[in-house]
Amino acid sequence: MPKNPEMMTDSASAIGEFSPLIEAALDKACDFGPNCPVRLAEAIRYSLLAPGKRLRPALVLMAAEACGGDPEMALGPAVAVEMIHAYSLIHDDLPAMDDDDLRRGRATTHIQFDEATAILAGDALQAEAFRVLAESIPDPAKAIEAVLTLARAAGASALVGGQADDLAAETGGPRTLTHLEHIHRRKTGALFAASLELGAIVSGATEPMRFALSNYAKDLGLAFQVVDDLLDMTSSDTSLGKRAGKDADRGKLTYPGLLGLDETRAKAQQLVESSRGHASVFGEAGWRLTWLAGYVLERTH
Ligand code: GRG
Repeated sequence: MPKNPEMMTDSASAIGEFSPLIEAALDKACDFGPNCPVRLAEAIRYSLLAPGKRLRPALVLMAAEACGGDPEMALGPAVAVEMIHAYSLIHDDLPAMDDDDLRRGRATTHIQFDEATAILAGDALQAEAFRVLAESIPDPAKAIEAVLTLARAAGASALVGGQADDLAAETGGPRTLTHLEHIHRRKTGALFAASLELGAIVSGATEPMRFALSNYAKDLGLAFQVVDDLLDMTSSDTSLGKRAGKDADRGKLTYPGLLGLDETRAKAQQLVESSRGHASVFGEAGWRLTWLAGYVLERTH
């Protein structure tokens, strides 16, 4: 595998090498024992193992590698962030929130099963994430730091708070760039940042490494969201695997809505270049992080 991102032609390769490890670890984490009702276990597996891009677990492994650690040691935290992400998608798709029927190219969990089962699958995934995380880190100090990191990213001031403000913005509140960025730094950015921090924690990263990862996360998380807004406006249901054009329908606060398409594209480009600059601190060990920044810009779903 070439370690120069410019030489890579297969758009999935820097994640692709990690994919079998991630998929196997996700599958293994879905063993909930005989007391878990069969239908609930099915709904959890349906959502967690659905064909997502696995960006967040890949970021955990990439950060561990960039900081000189063994990516395989970071598989527990990688599964934990994907569990939080999967729960957030299930709940986001519910009728009380974004009310979606298509996710990852399939029926959303509440359509495939029923609303109560979808809510419970999300609830279970949130708790199981912390179970997997704590079980996977033998050093108690690192385990506590990891649990705190994920709890803060998933909590009221981050993922959930960002989602609450995003929903509120559909019907009121300031329609400004500052407010939009405040929403996305919590709703999308916090979990990206936590993924990178978890990789740093398990690999015993130095402070300068953590600083570089934190800056990389800030730019990458925002770039991801800017591109997400662009894709919602310019793509089809089929290529996205979810309903396109919903932001405008729901009156969402978006980058293209505030800046127009050209300025939004320029913003995404500038954020990605900046995140590549932060990844360069790691030299060759950070080649996947550099590659991922380009992937976020060019992704089609
Ligand atoms: C319900 C607490 C709670 C939070 C929901 C995930 C989320 C927050 C909202 C989903 C809607 C949305 C467009 C969010 C911003 C971008 C995002 C998180 C997209 C989905 O992530 P991808 O593209 O998904 O990484 P895959 O399916 O590839 O894993």
